This record gives sequence, structure tokens and C-alpha cells, in this order.
Amino acid sequence: MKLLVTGGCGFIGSNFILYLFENRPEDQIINLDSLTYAGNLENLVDTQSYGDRHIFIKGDVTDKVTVSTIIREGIDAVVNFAAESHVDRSIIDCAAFINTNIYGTQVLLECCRHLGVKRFAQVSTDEVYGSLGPTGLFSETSPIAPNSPYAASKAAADLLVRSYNKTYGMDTVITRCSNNYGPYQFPEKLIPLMITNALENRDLPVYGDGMNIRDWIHVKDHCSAIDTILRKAESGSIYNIGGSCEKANIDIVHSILNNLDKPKSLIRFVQDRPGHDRRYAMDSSRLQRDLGWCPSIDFEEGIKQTIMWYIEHEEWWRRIKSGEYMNYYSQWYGNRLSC
Ligand code: NAD
Ligand code: TDX
Repeated sequence: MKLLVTGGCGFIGSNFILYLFENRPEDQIINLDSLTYAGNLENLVDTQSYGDRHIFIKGDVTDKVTVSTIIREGIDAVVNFAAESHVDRSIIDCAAFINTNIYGTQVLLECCRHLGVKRFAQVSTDEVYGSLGPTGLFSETSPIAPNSPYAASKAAADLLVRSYNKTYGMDTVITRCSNNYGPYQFPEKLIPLMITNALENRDLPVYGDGMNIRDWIHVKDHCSAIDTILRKAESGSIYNIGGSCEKANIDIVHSILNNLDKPKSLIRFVQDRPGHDRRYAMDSSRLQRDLGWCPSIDFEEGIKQTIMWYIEHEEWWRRIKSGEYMNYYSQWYGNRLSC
């Protein structure tokens, strides 16, 4: 297959490209990424030994000319990872989220429709469902009820994808995954932020009471699920992807500190995220039942490997944790940590 992977220089996109190299030797990959603050060509160093099966194009998914030029060269399927992905940044200013996550998806859909791309896979999130109480799981039929501007932009994109399937008969699939962790995750997200701050003996800012719950999945399991859905799912289908691994944030932070042999005194409970979803938990039994996928990486093992990866890739994250990152950090955490 010849695939257009968008956002392939980000956390999950780069892991997905590596997954394809290792598991789909016949695939050709065009990677379209505009290299925002979160995009990093260094994420693809592990793919260099795979030669010319990967072509990188620096460009924006909102640019119709670039997207249609690439698709005209002959693309079998698009996998759309490109997005603004951080909830906290969407609370500061969501304009870029609307542009990339909604308008960018519309540009991709429109080009695929006119140029006859066989399949469009939208990489979405559990956050489109909103928040759960103490019990229950999100299924694919749970109501869409996003609470953050980020989640609203992803939900809007999902609905656009659905509409292209219903209105134009386009072959689309939507994947909705829970929280990922693993190598190359940008250190603004909970797990890499806590690991790298702990390594620097900095405060670990935990929002609210630390009892918000997320359902964690290793990025490699997310990639294998997307690959399965891309190749096997029926047109128009939606699949939840989860790790069946619910953890309170404070337990994640304790586990990181224990693994690093760092003191709990680094923890700082700070002002909560506005609109903070209390609990996410995914029912991914449809994916297991229909397509035979289930996660394979145990959290305790996965988190140890991830911590080791950040210890061994200090240059990678130290380069990121400078410049623009520090401006964002002081804008978001400055008041929280000074109280
Ligand atoms: P990320 O922020 O690490 O990477 C996003 C990538 O998209 C970056 O390389 C960036 O340069 C690129 N990009 C942004 N705007 C672009 C544009 N206009 N044109 C082209 N490229 C652009 O994000 P991630 O964590 O890898 O998430 C990837 C996708 O998976 C997103 O769609 C996200 O909503 C979804 N998702 C993420 C998680 C998670 O836990 N991280 C869970 C479920 C779903
Ligand atoms: O400094 C922090 N302190 C803290 O307590 C940060 C950054 C986060 N948190 C909490 C908020 C959440 O309850 O940790 C939890 C996880 O936060 P994030 O890593 O920001 O992830 P989340 O908001 O759950 O969203 C993630 O999962 C779904 C991804 O960022 C999204 O892209 C994905 O769609």
C-alpha cells in the first residue's frame, strides 16, 4: 500500500511509521508534517535504516495545493494523525486547534473525495465522549460530549468524517484511543513531563486532587490497532481502542518516582485544569470481537521501558525543554507553581 501519513513527525505518527517499517515491508509512506512545536524529525532516526520507503514532505494539511499534489502521485489510503493535541494549550488559545483539527481534516477529506483515495482513517480520541462517573465504560455508541476545546475540535472532525461517508459514500474509518505513553512523547503530556521533571529534580505539578483517572495504552499497541483497523475494518466503522488499564494520575506519579528512586516531596498539587474530565475508560471489545486485536504491553513493564527511554534520550528532551517550551511552561504553570 502507498500511504499518506499526516503528522508523522509527532509522537504517535512517528511510532506508527516505525511500526509500518517493521511489520509492513511492502508499504510506501509519504509523511506530511508541518513541523509545529510538537513535530520533530529526530523522532524518525530509528527509521533511517529502512531507506527510501519513507518520503518526508514539510507541509500543512490545511494547504489544498500541497495535499492534492501528493495525492495525485497515487495514494491508496490516508492516515490522519496531524493535530494540535494538548488540552492545556487548547485552553490558552484554541485557534490553531480549529484550523488544523477541523479545517485540516476537511481539506484532506475533500482532496481524497475528488482524487479517489480508497480509504481515509481518522485518528481520534476517547476525549470526544467527555467524562465518566466512577463506573461504566465508553462504547462506540456513547454520546459525543466533548468538554475541552481540543476535544470539541476532534469531535467536530469525527463528525465531518462521518458526513463524508454518509453523503459521498467515501470509505472512512475512525479510531478513538485512550491515553498513550511511550518513546518520543512530547514532554508537555503527563508521563513524559513527570519523568523529565523528576530527572531534573523539579516540582511535579499534579492538577486538583490527583484522582482523575485515565486508561493508559502503550503507543505500540495503539499503532497495531490502527494498522488492523486500516486494513480490515468495514467502511464507515468506528472503533474504540483502550488498554483496559485505569490509573489515577497520582498513582502514575508515584510509580514514576518509585522507579526513579526520587522523593514524593517533588509532588506539588496545583490549581486544577478548567473543565478537567474526571475519568476515561474504554470498552474496546468491539475491536477484539470483530478484528481480533487486543493490547499486548503490560503497563508496569511499559512504564519501566519508557522511563529508561527518557533516561537514555536526555539530549532529545533537553533540546525540547528550552525556547518555546519554557515560554509555554511559565505561562501555564507559573502561577500554579508559585502559589
Ligand atoms: P503530537 O502533538 O505529538 O503530534 C502532532 C503532529 O502533527 C506533529 O508532528 C505536528 O508537527 C503535526 N501537525 C500539527 N499541525 C499540523 C498541520 N497543520 N499540518 C501538518 N502537520 C501538522 O500528537 P500525538 O500525541 O502524536 O497525537 C497524534 C494524533 O493522535 C492526534 O490526532 C491526537 O488527537 C490523537 N490521539 C492522541 C492520543 C495521545 O494520548 N497522545 C490519544 C488518542 C488520540
Ligand atoms: O501537568 C500536568 N498535571 C496533571 O495533573 C499535566 C500535563 C496533566 N495532568 C493530568 C491531566 C489529566 O488528568 O494528567 C492527566 C493526563 O493529562 P495529559 O497528558 O495532558 O492527557 P489528557 O488531557 O488526558 O489527553 C491525552 O489523551 C487523549 C492527550 O494529550 C490527547 O491528545 C489525547 O487525545
